[in-house]
Amino acid sequence: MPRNPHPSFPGRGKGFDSCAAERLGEAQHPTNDGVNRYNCVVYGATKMLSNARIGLYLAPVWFAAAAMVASCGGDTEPLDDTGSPDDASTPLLFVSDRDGADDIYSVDVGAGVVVRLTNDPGHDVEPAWAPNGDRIACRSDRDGDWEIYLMDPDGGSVERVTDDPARDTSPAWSPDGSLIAFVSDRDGNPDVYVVDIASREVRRITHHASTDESPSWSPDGLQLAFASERDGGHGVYRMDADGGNPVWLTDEANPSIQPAWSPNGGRIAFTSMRDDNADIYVMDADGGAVQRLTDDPATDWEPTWAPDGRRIAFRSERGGDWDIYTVDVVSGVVTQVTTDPARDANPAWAP
Ligand SMILES: [Ca+2]
Ligand SMILES: [Ca+2]
Ligand SMILES: [Ca+2]
Ligand SMILES: [Ca+2]
Repeated sequence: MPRNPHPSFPGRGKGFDSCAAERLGEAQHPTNDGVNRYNCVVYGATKMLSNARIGLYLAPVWFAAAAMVASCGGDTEPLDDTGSPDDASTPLLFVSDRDGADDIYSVDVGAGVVVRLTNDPGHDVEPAWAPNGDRIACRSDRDGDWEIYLMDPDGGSVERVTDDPARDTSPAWSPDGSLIAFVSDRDGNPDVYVVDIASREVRRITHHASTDESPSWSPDGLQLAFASERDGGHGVYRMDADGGNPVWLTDEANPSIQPAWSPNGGRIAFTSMRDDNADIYVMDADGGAVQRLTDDPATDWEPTWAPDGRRIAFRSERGGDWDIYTVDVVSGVVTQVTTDPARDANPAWAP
């Protein structure tokens, strides 16, 4: 009997691990030649619109959304209700191969303006905004193997944070901006680690023979959500920031991955295929009150919260190719953000 009785995640018959590889572009692209290439540049002359201008642009949309929510009778309260029109103008990072190898781009969700941030023959993926918005973390194989990097919001001043021959992936900022949690197989199998950005000291957080991945900090910095196969299936867990007291939050019979802790700390978004195909769900941070947010036969995954907690961006193949979409957690309205025929992936909303 196979140890894992659960169905595979989608990907044309492949299991989740190979899907993850596809997501990260490894299946299609060889690694580069290991030459240092710190030549990230801003691509194109288009500048992001100012927050104020986009706030004006979006104001009618937000009034309409507020009216729609009010007319729904209040069945579902906003999960985080601190939103304002300006929140809608914050840029969303994503990865695309529209110009060749995977690079990191920024799109304004309201105006749809796309700016290229990295331009390197290696693959730059999994962007993550620093909590104060001053830096972006990502992972790249530009130096020959997967490492965690930092860059400015315009793609400049790239610096490598990790330096280990193993695969270092999935950077996630601590709320105070001093640490980055990441996943590495440097000790034999994927585990969660934390690197101190100032000292570059690396600490191992999980110590389990199975795959531990996808760390996401609670807003108070005291806990991390993560995904693991330690109990036989793909499940979402939470643990103390030092790795103690891991708690399994999701149902064993239904694979769940990619947790993302909400901005107010009360909920965790995740991907699950409990209803036959990968969709976006949210649950209370203790695992209760599971709510399905997307319902489409295509694969929907990689949830990331808007800073106001009202929307979740995700990646979907529902339009025939991978694009970035958002779903309003109150109304369930789905909006397409990117439209390029290339593979757009790894959305990360600005703080
Ligand atoms: Ca590495
Ligand atoms: Ca492990
Ligand atoms: Ca789906
Ligand atoms: Ca696309």
